[in-house]
Amino acid sequence: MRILVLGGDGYLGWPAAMYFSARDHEVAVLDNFAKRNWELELNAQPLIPISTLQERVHTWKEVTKRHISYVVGDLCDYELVRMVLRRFRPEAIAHFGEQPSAPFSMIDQRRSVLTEVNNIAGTLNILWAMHEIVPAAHLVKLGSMGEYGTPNIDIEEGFIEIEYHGRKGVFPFPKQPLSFYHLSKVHDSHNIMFACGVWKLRSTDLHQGIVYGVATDETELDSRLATSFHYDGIFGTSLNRFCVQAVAGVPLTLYGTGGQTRPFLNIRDTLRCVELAILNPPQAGEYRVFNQFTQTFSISEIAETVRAQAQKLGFAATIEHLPNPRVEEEEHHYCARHQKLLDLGLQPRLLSDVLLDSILVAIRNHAYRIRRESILPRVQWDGASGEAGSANETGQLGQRAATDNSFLSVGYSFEREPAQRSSLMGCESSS
Ligand code: USQ
Repeated sequence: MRILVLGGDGYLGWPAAMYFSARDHEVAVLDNFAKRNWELELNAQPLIPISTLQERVHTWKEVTKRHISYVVGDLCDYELVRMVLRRFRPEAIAHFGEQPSAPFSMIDQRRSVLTEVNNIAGTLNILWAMHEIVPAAHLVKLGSMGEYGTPNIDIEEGFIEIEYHGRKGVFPFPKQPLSFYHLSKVHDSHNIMFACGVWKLRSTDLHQGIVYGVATDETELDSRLATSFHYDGIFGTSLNRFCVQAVAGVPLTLYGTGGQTRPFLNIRDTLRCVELAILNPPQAGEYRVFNQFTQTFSISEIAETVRAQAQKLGFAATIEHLPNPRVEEEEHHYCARHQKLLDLGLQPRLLSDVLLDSILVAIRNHAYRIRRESILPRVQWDGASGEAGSANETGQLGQRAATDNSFLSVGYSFEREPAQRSSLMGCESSS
């Protein structure tokens, strides 16, 4: 099958491109390196050194004799999107090409607008171009379990039947997301569902949980094929961050009580889920939602599990409760259905001691690259970004961070003049 991977230079996109190529699909990747630019701007480098996309594709060819095509370009550039669809004529489009971080979207007005414009306009461009050029193609979109929020009722898989004043109907499950990033996914979901309805496109909206893990079968073939693994307070997510913190000997950063319950899945299961969606496409005009996760845990359970396993490996891991930089329920009901991918054959890789060990060991091999100053949260949901992690608020860790001015800055040094600031900030215009 011809599969176009959007955002094919990222944490999940690059492993997905290799995964499909390894299984004899014809693969093309589109990416504009926006994520690499944001990492540079925010001084948030991945743990494991990553090659350029060109080097990755070259290495993939050298190691497997397989070819991955690539285009460097922006999904917000409609002519480029049209050109890529015309030339490659994908049968399936795996769409990872969005700004992927909730904290990033909450830094300030500029980043929240950037997140929503980039994500929503990019996806809308794909829908228009599919309608015009490849209307039979299948859009597999990476959405988020975070679109639902944490409602006080069980979460259905995309849709809920409601009876009201004696009449019944099936509706998209109510969405109460917890960040502007998650809101961008909600808006995407509505746009995609609408486009499927009016243009008879077909799409699977994967409402994905928190992905963890460093490696896949393909990234392990050669160190130059490694993926972009983050542990910093902006692009890193909880389980991955806790593993790095345990190896670094830094207390695990539990926000608030840690009673927040979230859905999780391993990076290898992510790839299998996208594959299952692609191999079992919906009908023309069908918009479907798969809840893509394998287990739920409270964040304190996750921290406790990582701490215990890290201690078995000899790391002196401890846990520290930080004041929660986010606005979210810390004790709540959480029960979400996730049956459809299991019905298609997903065999989950559950979070086991062995799996955690392999993650911790992989991190230990790169421990020399851990920058402890980028570990603390530095984005507050109340709009006071740059303040989270100050000495008064976060105790031991915060005191260390508060002495480091570069840690507190978000995108520019506070010493700069406004004119210099704006020229620095302009570097994102190509995203
Ligand atoms: N948390 C901590 N300590 C940390 C980091 C996070 O306690 O050091 C807590 C947060 O407060 C939150 C929970 O862990 O309650 C999850 O945070 P996260 O950073 O692991 O994940 P989040 O930013 O909410 O979003 C991530 C992915 C997103 C995906 C989503 C699924 O970035 O792409 O869609 O997880 S879901 O969790 O269902 O929203």
